[in-house]
Amino acid sequence: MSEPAALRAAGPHASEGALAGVLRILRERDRFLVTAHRNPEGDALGSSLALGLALREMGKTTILYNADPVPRVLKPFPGAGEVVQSLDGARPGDTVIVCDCGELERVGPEMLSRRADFRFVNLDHHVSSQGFAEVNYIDPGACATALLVFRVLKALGHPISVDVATNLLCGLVTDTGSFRYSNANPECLEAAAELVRCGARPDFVSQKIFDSNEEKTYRLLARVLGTLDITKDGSVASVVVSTEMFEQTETGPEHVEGFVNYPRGIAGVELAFLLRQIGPEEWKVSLRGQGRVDTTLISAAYGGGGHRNASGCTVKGSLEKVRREIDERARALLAPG
Ligand SMILES: [Mn+2]
Repeated sequence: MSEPAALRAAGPHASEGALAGVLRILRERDRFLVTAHRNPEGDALGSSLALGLALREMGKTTILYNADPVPRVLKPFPGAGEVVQSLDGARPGDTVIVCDCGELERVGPEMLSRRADFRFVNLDHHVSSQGFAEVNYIDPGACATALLVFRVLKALGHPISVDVATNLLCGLVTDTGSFRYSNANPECLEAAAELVRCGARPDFVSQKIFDSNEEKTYRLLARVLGTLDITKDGSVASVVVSTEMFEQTETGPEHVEGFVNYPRGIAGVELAFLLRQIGPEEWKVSLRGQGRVDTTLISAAYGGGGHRNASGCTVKGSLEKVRREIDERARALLAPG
């Protein structure tokens, strides 16, 4: 239990040992709290709801918790209405299962302040996972944490209900970009097929996640697309969201989700970024790559981080200065040799 998470996750045997540990705990214990990182998206919420509902089906007392309220588009998913924002119902000694999050800090301050009360299990697929728990089932080769929950339920021989299947499919669809990314491997697609066989409806999942936008989101998008800028060589593209645009359209940061994919989707663009204003001269930068460059080489220069193809940071300065700086850093990374 003292070896670093990276070692434990390194080989299939290590990861099988962790899976066995998870199974033992789920079989032996009776009181659970299932959670994920705060500001949950489809995999964080889908994997934790699926596991929580399955534990309840097994007759276990299970609290569904997230530090933040369930986002509007995820509210129609089974069990979403039962997620509480308080740990009041949890008792000392309860087992807390943290999904899709490798650091306890990201679960939120209330969990952190009560960490001595609970025993922890961690299910995660992030390379950066810290291995903070009693058992850490971490597999960076898994397309989604929902796939880890799927493996756990299969190994337990627990029949997958329609509600559990729907939440698991939500996780798979979210983290693979609707099975479009390189992580949509055979195991992921086979799991998706089985979930549909269990009653999950792909049309329900995609309609709720992708086709439930508010009209004002499009009013904001129209303004944001007006700021599109592409470098002369066509390799770097960016868009800007200002606080003024938020005011004009009565929107907020939650409506910007996915906007960076517009510059990213232009033919020839290898690196895209979105600048979101958070102060008079302060910008939150979301970087997206197409595989050739490591975007964290830019975000880390400003104290940020993330994944190779998706990372972020905060940068101070005028819009013109920040945009030019990131353009230049990106083009330097893309330069041959
Ligand atoms: Mn995930």
